Amino acid sequence: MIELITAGESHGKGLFGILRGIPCGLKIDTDFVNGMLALRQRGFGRGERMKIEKDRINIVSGIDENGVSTGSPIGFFIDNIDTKLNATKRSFTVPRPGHADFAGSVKYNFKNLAMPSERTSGRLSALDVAAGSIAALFLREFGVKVYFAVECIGKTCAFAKDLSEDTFEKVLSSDILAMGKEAEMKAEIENAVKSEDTIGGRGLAIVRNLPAGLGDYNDWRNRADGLVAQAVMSVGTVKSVSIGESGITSGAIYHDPFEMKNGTLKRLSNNAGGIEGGITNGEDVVVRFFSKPIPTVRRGIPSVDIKNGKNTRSVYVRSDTCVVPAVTLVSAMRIALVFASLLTEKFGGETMSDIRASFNNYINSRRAFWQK
Ligand code: EPS
Repeated sequence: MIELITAGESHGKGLFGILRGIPCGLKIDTDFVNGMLALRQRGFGRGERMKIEKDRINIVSGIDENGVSTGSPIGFFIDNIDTKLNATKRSFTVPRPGHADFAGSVKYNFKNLAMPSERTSGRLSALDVAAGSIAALFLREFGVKVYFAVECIGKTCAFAKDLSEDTFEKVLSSDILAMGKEAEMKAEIENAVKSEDTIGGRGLAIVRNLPAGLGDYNDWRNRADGLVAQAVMSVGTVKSVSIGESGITSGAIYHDPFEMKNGTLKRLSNNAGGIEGGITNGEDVVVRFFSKPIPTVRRGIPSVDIKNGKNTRSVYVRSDTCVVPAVTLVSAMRIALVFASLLTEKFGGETMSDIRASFNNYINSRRAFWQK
């Protein structure tokens, strides 16, 4: 099992993570991790904080002098450069509808309603990206790749027919991680800026080449679809998660036919999105998620000053206009963590070579399902 434990606040000294369960013998390519951290910060529509921070992973434990995992917990931190705006300095009593200001302050009895946002800030997602990129490096060792793209910003959507590696390579060079219609999507963000609003949208993540058999149907807690849904739904702005197609109501059309062709078993579609019975079925795992527009709206939203009970509007604090690209990357990295964990659970072993042997043995022993 692979687990991430986090600590840190948006404007505290820094962000801290302990990634437990990465087996011994994985080369941790910090350039790859730092590249992903930079990608999280990139993006049209991001706020001023992105110009302040230069996120980089500092690994303090669990690797040897060559950057190879030792099997011990990987402890890491990411510095905060902006430590000035901590909650004691950023103080307000008017909750932003949609943020954790109200519910979090009721729960912990905070008088300063800015307190919950120190821990719920999007900044914390840098930890998910750092840990998720290590999980993605682990998955790569088994030929598993994680892809992601923004599908919609506002009402503008772009879908690529060809979801090949090339398409996703191009996504990486897009300012907003889009598969197309970049100019229209940027115009949506610009309009939101002009009208002192924020804007949401939809992201896509695909995990390719997973073996069939990860996750389990015996206990709802172990179902792969449920684990993916929780990992993505708990990303700050995400309000819905779907796996595969969710708009087809005819069973005859929805379900993905099997066909034996030239001695190889094939599926003729992938409406199930790669998971059946809570278990991966060997097809691409396809996950979509809707990110609401963020709650820090410049023109304010009707709210109440909790100190004196007067009707007023929510406060504006420095924020982003659009976080859909960042949320897309963060969700994909959370999904990488889920599947890396399921893979270690199924194939066990404390070292990469043990897991590889068990993985290869499994693939060979199940080959008869696909090949005749
Ligand atoms: C973010 C850091 C935050 C916000 C944003 C995302 O930094 P600051 O509060 O100092 O400007 O820009 O967080 C939110 C949108 C939010 O609602 O908390 C980041 O690193 O992603």
